[in-house]
Amino acid sequence: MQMPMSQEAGEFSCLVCGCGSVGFLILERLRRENISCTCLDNDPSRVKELRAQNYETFCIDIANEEKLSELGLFDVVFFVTDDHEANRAGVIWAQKALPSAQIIARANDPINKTELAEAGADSVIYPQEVVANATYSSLEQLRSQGNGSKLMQILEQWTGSLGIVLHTNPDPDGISCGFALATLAHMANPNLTVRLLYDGAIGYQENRALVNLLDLKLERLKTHILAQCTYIALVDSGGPGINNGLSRDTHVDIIIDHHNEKNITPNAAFIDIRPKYGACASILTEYIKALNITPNSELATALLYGIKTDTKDFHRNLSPNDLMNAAFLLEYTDADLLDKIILPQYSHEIMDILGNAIINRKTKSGYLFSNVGYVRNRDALPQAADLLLSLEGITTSIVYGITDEAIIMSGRNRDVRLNLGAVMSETFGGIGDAGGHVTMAAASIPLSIFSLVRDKEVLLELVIEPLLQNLYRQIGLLEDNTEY
Ligand SMILES: [Mn+2]
Repeated sequence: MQMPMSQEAGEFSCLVCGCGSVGFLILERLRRENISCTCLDNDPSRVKELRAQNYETFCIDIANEEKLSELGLFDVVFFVTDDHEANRAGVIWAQKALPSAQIIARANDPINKTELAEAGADSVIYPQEVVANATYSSLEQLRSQGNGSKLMQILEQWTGSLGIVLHTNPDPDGISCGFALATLAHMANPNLTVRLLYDGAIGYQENRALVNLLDLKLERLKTHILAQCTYIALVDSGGPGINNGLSRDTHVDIIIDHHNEKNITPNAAFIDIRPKYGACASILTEYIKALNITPNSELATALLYGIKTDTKDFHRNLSPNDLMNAAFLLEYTDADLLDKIILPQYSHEIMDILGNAIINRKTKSGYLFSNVGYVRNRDALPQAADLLLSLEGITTSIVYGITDEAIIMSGRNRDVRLNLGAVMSETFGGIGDAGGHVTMAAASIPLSIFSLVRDKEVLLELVIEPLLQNLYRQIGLLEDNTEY
């Protein structure tokens, strides 16, 4: 029997043991990738067939260790016969005879899987499971393909104008989805007028940077503008009146969302709600992929930024699809544009507030409190609380200030024993709006008749102390009577 030549240095080589249907498909795949390959089977007629197709094939039984050892060295060895015991024996042999090779084995049931891994296989493939997973992922892809085409068909048929309503205080996910849907609508139907509508405020400077750099025209959601829209679409929001400025009875034609809203029975021509997705931008990206559209760099950058922020830098509510969609977008993303969005210039006011928050900070037992005085831009408060939480030794930061209407407070917390949202709600719920989660919370206490007081900072000095005393009591900071 002629044995294979020893492998040249640097060349990657594989041995495939068992060339039934699975083994043969592996061989074909390896050949397509130009990977050097040797194979063996114990069936002489099968060996003949493979040789006829120019595969370097040997007629050897896996149990014949002596013959196997004569084949030389390989980087990767596959044991993929349909005989579990033969595969297991092969793995045990390869472990000893080819210590530097990677061993891949085929399992025929879940118990085989464990046994082969225990025998020393580096990777175990259970074909039935591979089929099940592939079926599921193609199902998701088909869903996007189906939905993508359906969406385009609907848009194609419309005449007039489409109002895309973003949610209240739109974030990058919502903004990028609005931009993506507007782009798709324009592609499907250039005659359809598209308007992007929002209510609330575009607060964070990153969000404003996104809108400015994309050159988006966002309009305030007003009754007379709504009346001009023939069709209404909602993105990143599950229904009319759910975190958006529409009244509950507004008829909506398109809903694309990833929130898990219960008790909604929307009646729209197009609905795609996928709570498993970390970002709505991920759903829009799948349409783009499924429709074979090459996104331009602005669209790709916006959607990637939407996925990135909604999944909190890829570690909140993240699904494998979000990662795959982000990987798809990355190829078309403009890195400079993304940098400009992520590192926007701070306004003087925000810088002043951050500065005040740093200067006025007081700390005690891991808690940090800071008075930022009078603020016009209330979004600066959570940013200041975020920043101060990064100070060493601090586990909870609470920043407060005053606007024309209310005393406002924003807290950040990483001490999981403390539920900051519950504390805020307990302390201030009776006199204002307060609440949140374990890690982030906020409170707003209306000034009512005091709103007439001119000097808001003096007013804050006067009223803040009893409020803070209550908060200290709630979190157990008053026990040693320390002054603040
Ligand atoms: Mn979202």
